[in-house]
Amino acid sequence: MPTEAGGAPLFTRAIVRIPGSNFADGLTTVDLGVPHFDEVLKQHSTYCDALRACGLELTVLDPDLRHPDSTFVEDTAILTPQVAIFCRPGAASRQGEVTAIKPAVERFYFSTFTIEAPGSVDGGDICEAGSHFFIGISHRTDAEGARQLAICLNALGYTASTIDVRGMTSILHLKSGISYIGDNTLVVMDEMASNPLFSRFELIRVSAEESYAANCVRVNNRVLVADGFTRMTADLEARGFNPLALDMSEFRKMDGGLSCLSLRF
Ligand code: CIR
Repeated sequence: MPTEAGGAPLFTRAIVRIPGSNFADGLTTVDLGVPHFDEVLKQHSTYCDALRACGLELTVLDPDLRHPDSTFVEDTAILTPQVAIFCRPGAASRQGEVTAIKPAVERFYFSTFTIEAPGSVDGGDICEAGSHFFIGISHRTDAEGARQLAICLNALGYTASTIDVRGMTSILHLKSGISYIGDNTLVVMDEMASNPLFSRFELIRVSAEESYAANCVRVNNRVLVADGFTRMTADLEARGFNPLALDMSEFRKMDGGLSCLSLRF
């Protein structure tokens, strides 16, 4: 994978999908109210501008009203430099999103792999950390999906390990609780920080009050972080990172975070 001097992945492109007018009909486990659609569109547009400001060329897909959650494109695929791995989302209402995104991904990838039934994998459970992948076992990603994915990743030269997050009621996906931001650094919710699998990484711990901010995204020389989490933003700065805060209030209402809104490669 091409990297910047600090070892962070260097992305040149991203795929995003504009939220549909039925966005509020998507799945959610939180009780933060109904998203305001005007605000959803505004926040999505600001997010896209932020990716462009980080140097990415965007493929912007039209809303897909058949799938209210389809703006959360991250869950449909895992894009490695060599191969695009198509997921099989654990929620039945989201499985059609994979077929819908395929043409956009296949424009850039000759080589693809697909997670097959009965396995399920949501991209939000997959955290790439250099040459290693953490695979979350969640209520969306199961052991069979993780097994298929690990075989594929191993064949590509990556190592993989699983982390069971099913007991953690505050997170939907593994990446709701951890993010790899390059420079051997993991951002991790306090509750997960003692996992021995993380011992070789520098950790930025996120307190329970700021746990939503654990889902952040390194894009070239910036780290996208949810707005309003001052300690987390200060911690990033103190470690030499360059945070870019974005209002995520409306996506949060539907269990969405910064990483879910794009496929970066
Ligand atoms: C869902 O429940 O599937 C969506 N409402 C939210 C998906 C968020 N995706 C992610 O964290 N990767």
